[in-house]
Amino acid sequence: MKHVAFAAAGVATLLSAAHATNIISPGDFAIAVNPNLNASASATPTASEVVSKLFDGIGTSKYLNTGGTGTGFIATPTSPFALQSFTMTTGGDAPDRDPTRYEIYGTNSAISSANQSAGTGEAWTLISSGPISLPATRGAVSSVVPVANATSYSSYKVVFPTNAGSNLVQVAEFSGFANPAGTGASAFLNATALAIDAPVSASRHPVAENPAAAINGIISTSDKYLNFGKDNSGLIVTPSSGASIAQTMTIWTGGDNLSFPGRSPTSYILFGTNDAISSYDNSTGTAENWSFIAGGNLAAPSGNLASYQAVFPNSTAYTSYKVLFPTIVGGSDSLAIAEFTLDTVPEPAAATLAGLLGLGMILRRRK
Ligand SMILES: [Ca+2]
Ligand SMILES: [Ca+2]
Repeated sequence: MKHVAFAAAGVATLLSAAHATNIISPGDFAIAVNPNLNASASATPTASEVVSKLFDGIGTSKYLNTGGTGTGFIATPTSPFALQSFTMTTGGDAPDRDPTRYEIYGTNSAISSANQSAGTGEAWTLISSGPISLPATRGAVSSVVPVANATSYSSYKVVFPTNAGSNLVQVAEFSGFANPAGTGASAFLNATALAIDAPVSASRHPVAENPAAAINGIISTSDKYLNFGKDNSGLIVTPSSGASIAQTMTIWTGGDNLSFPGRSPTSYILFGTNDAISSYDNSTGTAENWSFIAGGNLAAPSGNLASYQAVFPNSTAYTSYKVLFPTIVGGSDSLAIAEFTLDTVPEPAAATLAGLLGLGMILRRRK
């Protein structure tokens, strides 16, 4: 597959192909990131699928929010309690609207946030967060999620930072319990509730067009990584080959770049870290300590599956890399690339071509 790509890239790249070593392997850990926060933060429940449907005790009535990821709720139960576990009941359709992560906060302040606001009118304490895998079955109650918490709060805020791919988020019932086993009646039954849309990362990608597609070695019109977060979208990759010194980055434009030319990156910033990665897919990618390696403008080619490179000095080995693309060509709905590699050897423009010129001079001298 690389041969196809390098042929499209022209002579300069072809010269270097034999020397370059991609430190990334297909299937390596890769997540989509964007440090930008979602711009609108406007929670919009549908007219009948309002937030109170989460707490009516009816598994067939749901809360549906067209604000998508980042939406959630603030619930004030009839009595304060120490939340120690929760369950969620899936909506009656559309599994791609199911949350795939949660954040739970508590407060004992009076609630001053407005309905459908960002829910930041109070001082909140993060109690628990993490991934959640809801049942594929519709209208089904999830397994009990324990929460390590001994503090009683008068209100709770729950945010769903990611979902299964839809631009909508829905949950039929959210039940909270003052015991870790999820037994008894939900303490949230008939809670007073507000719909909210908290600021979360702008990163969002179609299920199939995920960052794994950018490092799978496949350069084809039917395979790309696309991020609706547009500018500043990028990815974090942890090469399974271990710590490595990246000195060249190569990008291939998407297979429909001629139809969507605005999707190609026109600048980059590359960071490295030796921290374990705790950022998650479609997050801000800021949970680790990152060292700046290189950055600059990129001349994006206009064709489909066309490659372009950045060569930069770097002598430090890192176990993970983060690349952000601060700008894209513009005018499109998303950032898209077909493939992305990081190579260990400086590329060719400087090193190889200078070497060839030097060789030419030596040959001339010998004549
Ligand atoms: Ca309900
Ligand atoms: Ca690919």
